[in-house]
Amino acid sequence: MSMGHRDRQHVSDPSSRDGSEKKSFTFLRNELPVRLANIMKEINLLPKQLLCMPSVQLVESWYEQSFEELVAFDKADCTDQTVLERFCDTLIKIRNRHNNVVETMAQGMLEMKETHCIEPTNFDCQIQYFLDRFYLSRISIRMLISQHTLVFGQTLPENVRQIGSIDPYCNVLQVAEDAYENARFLCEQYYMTAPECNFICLNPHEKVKEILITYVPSHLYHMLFELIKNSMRAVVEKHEDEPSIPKLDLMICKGKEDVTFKLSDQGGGIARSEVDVLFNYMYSTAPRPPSPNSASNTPLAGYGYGLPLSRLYAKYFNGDLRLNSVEGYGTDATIYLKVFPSDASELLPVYNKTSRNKYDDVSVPISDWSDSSQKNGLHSGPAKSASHFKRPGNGKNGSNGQT
Ligand code: W6P
Repeated sequence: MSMGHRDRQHVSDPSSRDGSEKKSFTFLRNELPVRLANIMKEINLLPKQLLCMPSVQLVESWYEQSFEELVAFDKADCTDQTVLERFCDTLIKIRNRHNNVVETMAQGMLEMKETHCIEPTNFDCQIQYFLDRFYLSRISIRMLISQHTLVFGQTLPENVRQIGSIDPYCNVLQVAEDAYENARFLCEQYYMTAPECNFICLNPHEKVKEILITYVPSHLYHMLFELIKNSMRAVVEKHEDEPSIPKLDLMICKGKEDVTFKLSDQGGGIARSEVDVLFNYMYSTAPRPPSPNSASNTPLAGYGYGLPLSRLYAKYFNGDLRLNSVEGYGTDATIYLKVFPSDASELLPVYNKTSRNKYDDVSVPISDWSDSSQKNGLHSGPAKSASHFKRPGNGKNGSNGQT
């Protein structure tokens, strides 16, 4: 697993656990402003009716403020211990400032829905494209900040193996059981019942039974918790009036290239046409009910941004998250992660001419298929194909791709 193009070993290689704080400092004071600036350029390309919303303006101001605080270290002396300490404090302040970016952007979407009638343009596509890139950029920036502050700051890591937030021997079953227990607690609180879960671990290529990978346990937890909550809700709501509810199955298998998590539920499934909707930020931004104890305010309610964000966590280290449903029966949710840390280089949005063009065309795209729902071609996935992202690979393509 690697991050940062110019100095990508410093945060992930166990042998550089004592890698110098100076080196990390000089890397980050350059890299973080670059990442902030890149995404700020894209914010500014958003359709005006969204860009001018108060919440979006607020988010923009946070980015500007953080950018300024970072470039202030441009000429600072990296041999001065007080500079390094001040830098750590600044990073923590920046991370806290950006804690509520997701909620605030969602608020901005609501503000826009209230003040503008959205015309049938490819607006929805643009928003999806932007938010995927925006949140992926945010994940990457928070990762860099976490690594620096955990490795060089005062707080101790959660366990002794961990290098910052990365566990080189992450026990995936433990993380899965933890996510299940916490989802079950929420489910039982609300529904008075929760489905059991069969855990099946397969490790056919290694002598040990345990599946250990280099990963960020908190990211894995986030994804599994989200999927398990969704499965539990579907199963309980479908089988509420029956004497017993069917179990979930979580199969985890470490192959040669991928570690796969397949969560199967018998929650009735969803239509194929609904799957993309669950990953759509626009559809998922429903006004919150005014009353705190109204029906839709359950801890398991709504999909919110849980699924699209979980998929970004998976994609960030070169994995993926997919839903395969059998409508009328149940759903399989699958997470793919890379076995080899060297395959799991971070995925970053690149700001360039191609990405800029995505924001240009506000007209209704004219379909070249008789079925107008075929937006991009025969095998098109949803609007964000991987070609608009950067995989730094082995670092030979060292630039950040700004053109
Ligand atoms: C469902 C809908 C869903 C979304 C994500 C994960 C699992 C499930 N099950 O019925």
